[in-house]
Amino acid sequence: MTTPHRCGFVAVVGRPNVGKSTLTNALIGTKISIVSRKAQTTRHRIHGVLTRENEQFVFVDTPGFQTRHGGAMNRMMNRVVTQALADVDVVVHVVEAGKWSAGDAQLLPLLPKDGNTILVVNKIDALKNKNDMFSYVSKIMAQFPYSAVVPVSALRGVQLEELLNEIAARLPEGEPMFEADTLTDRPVRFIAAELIREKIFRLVGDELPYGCTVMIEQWEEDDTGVRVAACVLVEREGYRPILLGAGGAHMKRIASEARQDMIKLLDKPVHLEVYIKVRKGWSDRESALRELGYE
Ligand code: GDP
Ligand code: MG
Ligand code: K
Repeated sequence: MTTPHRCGFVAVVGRPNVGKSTLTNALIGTKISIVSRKAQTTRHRIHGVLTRENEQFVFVDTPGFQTRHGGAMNRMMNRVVTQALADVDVVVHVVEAGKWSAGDAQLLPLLPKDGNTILVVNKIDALKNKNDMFSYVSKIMAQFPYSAVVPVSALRGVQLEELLNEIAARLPEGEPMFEADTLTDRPVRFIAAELIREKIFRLVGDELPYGCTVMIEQWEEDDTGVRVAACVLVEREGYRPILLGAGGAHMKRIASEARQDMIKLLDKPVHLEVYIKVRKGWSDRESALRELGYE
């Protein structure tokens, strides 16, 4: 008998700083795994795809949990999140070893109780007393019916295989949705935009409830290198400072990391400018961030 192929959507959720980005990237492996779609399959926003012999894991972006708004806005966001999580096949709820907080508990009412929610206790490398693990996990398990618990260290790559196996066991049977070989048939501009989007997602994805769109506005390539101007479209003015970070530090980091990946991808010098625009108007162009301090 042959093993059936499994393929499905996986959401990695948790309060800020528990290590979701580190974990997702460690699981997916190479940074540039932005993929070519076999069929028009989904309304999900794809973060990255991991293809193994018998499984394909499609990691999706979920809208942010932590909003700075209260009341009605929060309730609306909760509905959006609950729906998004109900639409995926497996939810991985990441918490930090020994550090359970109100932010973690806040997510519990939003998690699906369908037997496909896995508790991941990350940063076990930083845990001083390993014996505390049992009471920590017991306390959490008393609050939500997780179907599995996997302690990991995303940073050190500990127990990631075990986690993938737990996820795999919960994926539905199905053919791969994406080509395993990713880069070749994808326009390089598209990949560049996705690289920027990936950096944004990793750094501030939690705080951008509706995500963002990245558009390549200029692409000039010659023997000496590539000049790229990219525009990040956000839904509202309030997201601009989130993206910028203090003194523009977030945008600098996003652009610099994206540029490094582009250099690897294109094997040429890259000059990258990233602007932020609020989608509803084009008038605040001048306040956009320019020339991000590298060259
Ligand atoms: P996110 O906000 O949930 O996406 O968290 P990040 O992935 O950005 O990680 C937040 C911080 O925790 C970063 O400084 C990471 O380097 C650190 N971190 C992530 N995973 C681990 C881990 O397994 N062990 C330790 N010691 N630190 C980790
Ligand atoms: Mg993150
Ligand atoms: K589901």
